[in-house]
Formats: sequence, structure tokens, C-alpha cells
Amino acid sequence: MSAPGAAARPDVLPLVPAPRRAVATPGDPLHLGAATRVVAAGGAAAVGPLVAGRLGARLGREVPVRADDDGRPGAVVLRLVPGPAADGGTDAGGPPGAYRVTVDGARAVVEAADADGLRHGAATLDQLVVRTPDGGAGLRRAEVADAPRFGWRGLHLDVARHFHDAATVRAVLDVAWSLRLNRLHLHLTDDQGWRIEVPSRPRLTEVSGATAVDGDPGGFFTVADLAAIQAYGAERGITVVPEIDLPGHVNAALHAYPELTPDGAGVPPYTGIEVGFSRLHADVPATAAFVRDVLADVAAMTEGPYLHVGGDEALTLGADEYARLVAMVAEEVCRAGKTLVGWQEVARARLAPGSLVQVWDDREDLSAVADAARRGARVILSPARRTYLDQKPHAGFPVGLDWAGTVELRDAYEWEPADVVPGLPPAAVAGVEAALWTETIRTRDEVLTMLLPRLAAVAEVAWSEPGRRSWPDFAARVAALAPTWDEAGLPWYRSPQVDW
Ligand code: TNX
Repeated sequence: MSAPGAAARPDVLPLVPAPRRAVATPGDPLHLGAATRVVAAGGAAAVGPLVAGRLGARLGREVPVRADDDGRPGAVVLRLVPGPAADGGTDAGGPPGAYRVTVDGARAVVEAADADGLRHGAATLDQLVVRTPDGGAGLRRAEVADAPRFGWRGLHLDVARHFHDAATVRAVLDVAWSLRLNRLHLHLTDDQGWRIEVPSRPRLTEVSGATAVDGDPGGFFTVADLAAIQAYGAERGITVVPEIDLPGHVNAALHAYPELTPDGAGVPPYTGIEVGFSRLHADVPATAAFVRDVLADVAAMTEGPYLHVGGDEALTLGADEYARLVAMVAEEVCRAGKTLVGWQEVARARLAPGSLVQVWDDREDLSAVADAARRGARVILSPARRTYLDQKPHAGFPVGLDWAGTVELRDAYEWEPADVVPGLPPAAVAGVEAALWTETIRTRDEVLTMLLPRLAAVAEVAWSEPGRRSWPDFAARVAALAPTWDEAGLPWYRSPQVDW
């Protein structure tokens, strides 16, 4: 099982995404064993359990967390330090999350100016764990100074077409953390199912929680489930962004609440995978109250500042009615005190400054997105040809779609976010997000196989400066990292583009 790639390539530090600066320093790895403990005080204490839990899992033994540093060897020290020194002099001046990691023969030290920086440093530390010839484990000696390029480094997961449960979501959050991502966008509603309990509208999940593509089993998250997922994400520096897809992709809602249809007769459940047919109706009296109730409830259960409202592929709606409905939705998001996120189609409507527009189909004319950015919107790049990890990596792949073509590892790697939208001011780029739609993805193992290794490529595009990125270098690092996926029991796709 464990092809010892990391050990076989002692010259390659298996750090993905590529840090700003990383050097392997000479000497044997820092031994991990009985003396290993995490030292974390003050604001750093919040990150102690994450580091101890992860080191403990790698070691197969409990790793304690202490507030005091007695100076003995074997400590893994987490420390909040003020100011730009935290990133080791890279003085990034960019989004938060910079950190520095130093491992020598006596101890490992992670320093950052904020807790998220410590969490990213912890992910880097985790990638420095190496099996030693005596069968034990150690931390490679290294000096890393690092900071992210973009503030939005996301992964989207569709739990609507097929439901994926909290255990799978936790596994996905672990992977996202390890690649220093900081957003998990959950696509909670679509034509085929409704996956989030809405207390004011119980039939959404009572009725449409049960349906899924092909008549497969449904499922949904309760308010408590979502809270637990958000807490698990927060521990890893990941903000959950819930999506309620409106005004299209609403068959599950129309099925649960027939009064949302013009004749009040409702619609049958939908288990196919064609898109674009369903819609809300601006002039149906029940619509405004539905939008208000759902968005207010979901906003109230959302820890983070963002609410994704979909907006995509409402193909049966005329431009005017689409704009009226998006305005209705945007008003509720604003009333709830959240920042609106929507797919690229919402750029045609009037948006509050600071709203986020997510680009997905770059075959379309994107001038409305550039215009929205000039009016104060920011842009998340998810071009399907690069970041849609539901697309097959090659033609014969057993699961996945291929409407955007195939997305091999190198396709996911070799692209520049600032070049996707013609005329987009560079400062308007908020970041990058990979997307995993699940029309054909039913199991945890299929989810993970679609994510790995391609999510590592998208994560590097989101984190690392263009000057730090090169395909051969990435290919060597990702090959050195893959054994840790085997060790963690994570299935992954052996892309023929890499010498594993
Ligand atoms: C397009 S991306 C969609 C989704 C599908 C996906 C499949 C977007 C905003 N809409 O409804 O699931 O393609 O790849």
C-alpha cells in the first residue's frame, strides 16, 4: 500500500501548495515519540487540539497539549506573533493566513500573526511528517515562510444531486485543510433534493429530503448537523458557505410547496440530471414569503458571513423576471446581514458592492462579470475546464460528466486566474474555487477519487504566486505527497501525467 514516495525522494519536500519559501535543512528528522507534545498558549491554544489530533493520528498515540514550554526537546510549539515577521520576512501584505514553520533537531515551531496562519502552518507541518527507517516517524528539518496569494480558496461540494453525509463532509474538510483551503461551499438544494432543514418550511426536507438522482437514497442535514459541520470546519480554518439555489434549480422546493407554482398544483419529484427547466415565479404570491423565510432561516444558522444564492441556469425565465427575482433574493441576503455569493449569471442583476460573483462557464460572454466588478463586485474563479472536478479526468473514466471536456491533473494546474475574465481588474479577483457536482458521484470513495490529486492542483493555483508554480515541480511534490493519502486511507486517481 505505502509506496514510500516521500522517503524515496529525500530531496523533495512534499509541500502542496508550494510555499513562498521552503528549504530542507540538513540533519535527521526530528523524532516524534513519547516526548512529543504540542505547546500552545494564549490565542494559539485554540489550534493546539488540531495539531495534537493530527500528529496523534500519524503516530498512533496520544499527543498532549501543554500551555507551558519547559524547553525540553520534542516540543511542537504554536505561537502567535504580531506583525509581518510572522511570514518570515516574505512581508506578503496580502490576505491573512501567513505563517512560518521551523523544524530543527530539537523542536518544531509554527508562528503566525493569526490563528488561520497557525492552521495553515499546521497543515505544512503535517506534510513534513516522514516515516523513519526504524519504523517510527519524524518531522523533516525545514524552514518554511509562506503566505497565500488569494483570500478565497474554496471547494464546492454538491450534496443535492446525491446526498453525502456528515462523515464524508468531515473527510472532505480534512483534505481541504491539508491543502490550505479556507472555504467549503455546500450546494444544499437543487431540482433533485433539498438537503438542509429549514425550520419555518419543514416540508422542504420532510418531502424533498428523500429524493435524489436516479431514485437513489436521499438524506439531509438538520440544523444541528450543519452546526457541527461548521464547527469542524472552523477548527480547520474553513468557513462553510451554504448555497440555496434560486430562482432556478428549484424543482425540489416546488414539489414540497405546491403554492409556489402558478396553478398551485405543484410538480412531481425530479430524478434526472438535465438542468435549467425549473423556476420560481415573481408574480406568484407565495414566492416572496418563501424566499424570505428560507433565506432568513439559513442565514440564522450560518456562522460565516456568506450566503450563496445560486442564480445559475434559470433557462425558462425571461431577463426581466430573472432580475426581479434576484433582486428579491439579494434584498433578503442584505436584510440578514450576509454577503451575497452567486454564480456568474447574477452579474446581470443589480448587486450590492462587495457581493461575490462565481464564474463557471468561461465559454460564455463574461463582460457582465467584468462590469459588475467595476461596480464593486468581487470574483471567484471556477472555470469548468480547470476546476470542475466532476468532469472526467480522461474519456474512459467510470464516473463523472464531460460537458466541459476532460479535466486532467495538468489542466487543473496550468492556468492563471487573473486571465479568465477579459477586462477584469486584477484587484477584483477574490480567489479560486474547485467544484464537485455529484450527478454521477454516489459514494465517499468516488468523492475522494474525484478530488485527489486534482484538488491539490487547484489549491496551488489559489495559494501560490505564479512565479512559484511550475508543472514539473508540482508533479514531483504531489508524487511525494501521495503516500500520505494512502496512509490516511484516502482513495485517489493515479493520473498518468505523474511518475508516482
Ligand atoms: C453546471 S455550474 C451546473 C450544475 C451542474 C454542473 C455539472 C453551474 C452553476 N451549474 O447544475 O451540476 O454543470 O457539471
